[in-house]
Amino acid sequence: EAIHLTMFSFSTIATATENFSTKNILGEGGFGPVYKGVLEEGRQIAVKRLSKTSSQGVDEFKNEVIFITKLQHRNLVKLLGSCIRGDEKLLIYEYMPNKSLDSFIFAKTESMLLDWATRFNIIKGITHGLLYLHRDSRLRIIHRDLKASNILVDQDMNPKISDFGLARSFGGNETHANTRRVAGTYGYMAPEYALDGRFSLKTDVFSFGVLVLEIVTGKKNRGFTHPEHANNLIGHAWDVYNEGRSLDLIDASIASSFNPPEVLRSIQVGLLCVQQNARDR
Ligand code: ACK
Repeated sequence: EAIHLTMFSFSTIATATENFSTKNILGEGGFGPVYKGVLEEGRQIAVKRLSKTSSQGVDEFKNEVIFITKLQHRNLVKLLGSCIRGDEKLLIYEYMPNKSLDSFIFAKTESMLLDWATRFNIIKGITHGLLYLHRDSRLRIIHRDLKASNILVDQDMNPKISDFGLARSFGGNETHANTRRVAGTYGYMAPEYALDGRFSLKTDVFSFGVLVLEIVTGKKNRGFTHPEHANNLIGHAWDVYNEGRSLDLIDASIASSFNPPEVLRSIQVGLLCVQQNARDR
């Protein structure tokens, strides 16, 4: 099925966002602000606007366009079209009413907390999206900035991976690459990438492990959990990713066995173990 993109006129988007009114700002994305808008026919959209001042933003913007226009999957956020006029560069996406996973995982109120069935489904959805990026032979795309704030949630609580500003594809037999510009988000970064700029598809799997850990524990990945738990969970995350096995790990009994705030080292050790797991299997 062909991907159909619309070229929007600037005035259409300006109208939809009430002239980029500050009250319509959803948040700050990788290369600029994101606005909520409503098209004339009533369709809700999210508009990413490139900040004119950022040269890194221009690269990320181009990268986003290159990748996202090739992608079509229910667990990847959908680009509807674009608008380029002079300095103005806009990308128009389907609107995700539940915004990012961040607000659910690190919920401040009880009522926002996700039940286990929903967490299970979210992990499954992210896995499918990631597998599509990694395994589709025409794609072999590494995302490189997988994290809770880049997972958007639709009205049915289905997760969609967003933000391809740092994505990179592997051609032919290429399995690894090196970069001098390590971009991404600390805390989600695989050690060999953070330290040496070396990355592969497994760099994403590491971030995926951290993400699973966060979804399961409801805690940001700093200074928490016993290393054995971290190791177990991320080991499981690898299974989930790889084979669709061990999905029953998301079980209240596991969650309740958690022994909260330990030391920062614990999680680091846990994550190093994951990396090891990923390499060994
Ligand atoms: O966590 P959020 O509310 O969800 O804050 C971020 C912010 O914009 C910067 O990325 C939100 N956002 C991004 N894309 C969309 C979208 N397609 N629909 C709804 N919100 C979005 C994101």
